[in-house]
Amino acid sequence: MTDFIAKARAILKTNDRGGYTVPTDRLYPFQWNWDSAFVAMGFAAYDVSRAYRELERLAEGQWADGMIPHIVFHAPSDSYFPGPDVWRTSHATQTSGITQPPVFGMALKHVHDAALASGLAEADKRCAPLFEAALRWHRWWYAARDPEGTGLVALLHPWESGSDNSPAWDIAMARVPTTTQTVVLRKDTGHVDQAMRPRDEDYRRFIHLVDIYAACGWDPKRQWAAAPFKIAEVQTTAILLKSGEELERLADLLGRAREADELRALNALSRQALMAQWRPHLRRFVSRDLISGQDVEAPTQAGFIPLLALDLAPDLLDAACAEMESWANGLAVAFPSTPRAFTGFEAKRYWRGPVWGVINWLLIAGLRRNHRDDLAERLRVATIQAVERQGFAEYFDPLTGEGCGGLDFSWTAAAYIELSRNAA
Ligand code: 2M8
Repeated sequence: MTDFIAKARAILKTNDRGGYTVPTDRLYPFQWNWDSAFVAMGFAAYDVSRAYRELERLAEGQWADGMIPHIVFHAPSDSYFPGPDVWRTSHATQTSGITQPPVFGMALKHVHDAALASGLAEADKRCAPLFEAALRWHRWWYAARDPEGTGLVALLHPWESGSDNSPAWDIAMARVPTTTQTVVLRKDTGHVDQAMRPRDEDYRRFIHLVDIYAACGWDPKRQWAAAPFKIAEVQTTAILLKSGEELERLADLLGRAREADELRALNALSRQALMAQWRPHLRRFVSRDLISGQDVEAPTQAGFIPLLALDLAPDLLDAACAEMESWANGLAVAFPSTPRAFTGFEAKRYWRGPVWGVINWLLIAGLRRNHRDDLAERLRVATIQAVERQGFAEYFDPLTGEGCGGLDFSWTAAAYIELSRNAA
């Protein structure tokens, strides 16, 4: 084992709070949804039982309607805002009221494959209830977030994207008022430099949306009707589709023929809808703002995440890869969450430019699926080197390579573990 792998494992151990892993100490003191899915895949490399456990603890937060929330507040902490008192939800284990990208299905298949390969006797027994949880969550996505059956699922809050202050939300969020009923008492800027974080104005809008949905009693239908922010989003749909494909395979493995058929139909619908979001003149996929009816044209990494779940025709693939190359050229480290030529680019401000290990992980998987191993390998090596030079930072400045945000970050550790064992 190299020193870096040992360090990555030590970070996951330090961030363990009893079968679940916090993203990092103090800044994020609870269980986050997609962070834990990536972490579970990291654990799968050396401790499959612990990997299942991560997903089991996340599933404890699942609501009766099937949603798996973006935060599960297993134990109290006063170092994060907004806490449970702001969310005002009613699940037995305290949770937030919104969701996050559904990496869970991908993670479950990954963990289960590792469990079978290692001969874990209880593999099917551990997998079955988690498959059930994932299936219920996918049904929730299609029912609650695509009530018209378009195949694209919508987000009602930027936090649901995981790319909180992405330039992709600028136009839609400008319509959301900055007034709040809840007092905004930020804690994040007490842990890291405020120049790396979303702005105060962003937070007021984030909390305005929370207030609206809390007033709807977190009922999906009422929220859908009241939402001033509603984006049919390509990154989330691509992740849902990729997870849907993996769940389809798991259903076959577990002998669940009816569920496999159900997933096949949902996947086919999303595959077609996602494909229709390709824009040749932009050489990438775009989301749709359901309030204005407009395409979301701001350039972000989300435009390439559909490679994860689609097999692109050669001309589209050439165009997408050429666009990706043009964003990556000349940077200290790629892949940027926003290209530096764009006016909204900020090298250190969170999701407005920086490089994220888990995004690279998804892009690498998408490029490999589409047989672009060269570009995939360059991104893989860039990610590994960024960590080896700067440590397991939350994210990296694409212009300088500097590690930014929180330190000893769980998903960066998981990405390192996965990408360092997984050369093309
Ligand atoms: C960031 O988001 C949280 C809200 O969910 C925050 O800023 O308070 C994002 O980077 C998100 O993608 C991530 O899951 C979370 C924990 O790492 O932090």
